[in-house]
Amino acid sequence: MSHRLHRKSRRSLIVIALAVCVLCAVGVGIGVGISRPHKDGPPSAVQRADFANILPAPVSATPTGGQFTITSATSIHASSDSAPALAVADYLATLLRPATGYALPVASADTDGAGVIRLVLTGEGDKKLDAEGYRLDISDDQITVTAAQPAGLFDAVQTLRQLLPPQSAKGSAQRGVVWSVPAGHVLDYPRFGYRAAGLDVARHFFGVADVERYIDEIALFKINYLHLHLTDDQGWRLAIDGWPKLTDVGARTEVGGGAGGFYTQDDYRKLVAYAQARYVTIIPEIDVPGHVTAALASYPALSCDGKTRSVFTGIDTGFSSLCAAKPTTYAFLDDVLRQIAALTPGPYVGIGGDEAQATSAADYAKIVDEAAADVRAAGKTPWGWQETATASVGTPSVATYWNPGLPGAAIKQAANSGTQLVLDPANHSYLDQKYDAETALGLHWAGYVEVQNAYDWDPGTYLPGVNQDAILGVEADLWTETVATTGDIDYMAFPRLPAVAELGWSPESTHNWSAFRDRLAAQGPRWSAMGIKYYHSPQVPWPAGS
Ligand code: TNX
Repeated sequence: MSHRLHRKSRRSLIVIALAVCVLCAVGVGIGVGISRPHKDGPPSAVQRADFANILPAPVSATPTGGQFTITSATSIHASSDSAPALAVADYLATLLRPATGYALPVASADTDGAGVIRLVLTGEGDKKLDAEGYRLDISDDQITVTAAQPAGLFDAVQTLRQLLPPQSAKGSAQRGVVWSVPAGHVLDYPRFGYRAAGLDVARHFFGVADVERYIDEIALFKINYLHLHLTDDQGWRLAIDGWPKLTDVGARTEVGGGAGGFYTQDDYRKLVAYAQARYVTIIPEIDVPGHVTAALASYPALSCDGKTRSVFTGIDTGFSSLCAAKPTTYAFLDDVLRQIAALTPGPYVGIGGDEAQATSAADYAKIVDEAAADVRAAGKTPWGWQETATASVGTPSVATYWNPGLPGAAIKQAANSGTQLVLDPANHSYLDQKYDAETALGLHWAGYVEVQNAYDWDPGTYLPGVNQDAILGVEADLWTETVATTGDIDYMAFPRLPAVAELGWSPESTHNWSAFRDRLAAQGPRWSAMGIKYYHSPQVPWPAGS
């Protein structure tokens, strides 16, 4: 990884990091109560489900006193003419039935009344609630969830889950718990429309069930995109018609030499549908022109030397390249991207473009431009890493800023000429970086990323000189060179994923580290109830026993 941050840029990253820390310490730019280290140990966390602990922090939340209690008589009603509202009602009932042990019947009806949780869709007209916003009105005898669009109902359900006792997240009936929800009003909508989690299924393969598990986890924090890194030197993970060796040869291993694996197109459709039902849109990424050893091992004709090679099982990067001079390269890109676009209901298809040190600048521009054109021809917007901004891919396009060690001029210029920007700076939002020197898993080329590092930055002002309108949102990527199990995923993602999710969702005015760590602490018992073994960061006042 040494090329990733050269000595000089590594030094400047440290200088930047120190500067950021100093800025944070004096609270410049964000003007909120940034915490000092705990002198007498962490303050005790509030354990009661309460409005102050909703994570990500909502736009506004006002407790009114009193409480709604879910009992064996509670039922869930959805707007009578809306199938998506009914589906969200079913989803809520399915979440709550195991722990409560109640029937929680779901009905398609506009009726209200005592003991009813009511989901109401108001339709397009509600400007304030827009695509993902919602209102939650909780009184002693009824809960009303209102949204303009079904995604808003789904987001409201995530909030409602956090207002119930943590035992509600358990998978089996819990005795003696009063299933109360504090009464009050929540109004909520996101700061950014793009809030993504990235998962690398190439370095270590994760099957459909594992990815579905992660989709459920990211949905807890209102993350609405899952970016799947489907190909790399260590594996090609999606079957492509007409190119059978990509999976027959290219998918049979992974980092460390394990068995690897791949998704059939039916598997992939299943994942897409599972995600859609949770208002998560999958962004598939094929990484070219570098990171392609698995493809070259499958089809040697894709490389300039035409030599036979094996799929790579190490963790180096920057040594493989597609051949810009061969027509096969473009036939391959065209087939792959057309098929992937056809599997993708969402707007974005990823073309990678990072760390192509084995490709000349001219060849890089040729391949990346061609890939971007293929994606546009299929009716989608090309999504690429920040290096693609050097290839003048045109617009519409998305460029994702990941490496503070790279020169930023090209991505800033692209952003100011219509390219949309995703912020995913490795030293804040890479979930594969070690928390500290003791962390067994992970890499640390971008430095250690403790929870406060993940939280204390502002996507709106992170890249000076960039037009605010260009900022699409944030992403937190989990690279899997060292991550091999769902337990590993959980440990690295929790609690940093919620930090980045909050930066993407919550109004800037709510940004406050000490309040955030208390919100995080309140989530601990919920995660434990779900079987998530999270990193017990010493920066967070986790309740005893959680
Ligand atoms: C950089 S992020 C990479 C990945 C590695 C990751 C490890 C990016 C665009 N490239 O290939 O997995 O670092 O942290």
